[in-house]
Amino acid sequence: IGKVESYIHEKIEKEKLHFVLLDPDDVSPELASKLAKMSEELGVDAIMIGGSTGAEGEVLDNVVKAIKESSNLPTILFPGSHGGLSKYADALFFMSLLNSTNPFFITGAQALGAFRVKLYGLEPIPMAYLIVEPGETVGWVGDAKPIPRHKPKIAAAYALAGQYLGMRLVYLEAGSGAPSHVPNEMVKIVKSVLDVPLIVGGGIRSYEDAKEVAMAGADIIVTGTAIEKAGSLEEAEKRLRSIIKGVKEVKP
Ligand code: 1GP
Repeated sequence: IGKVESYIHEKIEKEKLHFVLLDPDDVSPELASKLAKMSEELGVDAIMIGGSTGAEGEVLDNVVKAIKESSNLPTILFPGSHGGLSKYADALFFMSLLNSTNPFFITGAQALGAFRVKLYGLEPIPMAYLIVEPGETVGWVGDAKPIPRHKPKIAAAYALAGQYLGMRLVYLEAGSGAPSHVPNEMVKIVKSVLDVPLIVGGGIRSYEDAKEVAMAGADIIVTGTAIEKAGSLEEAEKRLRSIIKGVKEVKP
């Protein structure tokens, strides 16, 4: 187990975690730098970097570099495919979209990226990635068969399969910008079968959202859009403060 994963494990014993996702396709290096600095000051636990469309190459590298220069938070890549790798990050979620209908997103992109992960010295953290309705862009791009919102047992079965396949994290994803987050009932049932940490993201944008998802059993709450599209730094700070409050008020 590498440095970033150990950091997550140690922290998770004591508190619920909040990760901010920055998509280089939506934020400039300048904005990413400011948001990362603010995130660290306000108590965010790590920065995830990635996206389904265009978070690659120089665009990705420049955002990762800007984040590294302005904060000491761990940087974790959240790649849409083998294109989403940057040598400037600390770690990556080595994720498999288990409910994709396309083997490219289950094992293909992973094979194409594997040598570069090794060459760059990135810390891979194996993760089962599950798309829940509506799934938004990542559901469409990833050829997912999204898990119906009222079928928590399907989500639990996939999550447990992920754990038994050796994945050390499970991520329930409603899709970036989803009108509502993964249902609390689904989070609860998935958490009840798992021994590995559970990450939940997509459509979480307020104190209430963050708090109820944490209470339902998420160990790590991810927010992207709420911060990226706040419109101003003042508004981003306001939103970030309330989301962090919601996450941290819930004890493990
Ligand atoms: C998307 O789960 C993340 O991959 C975050 O979603 O942008 O809706 O916060 P939002």
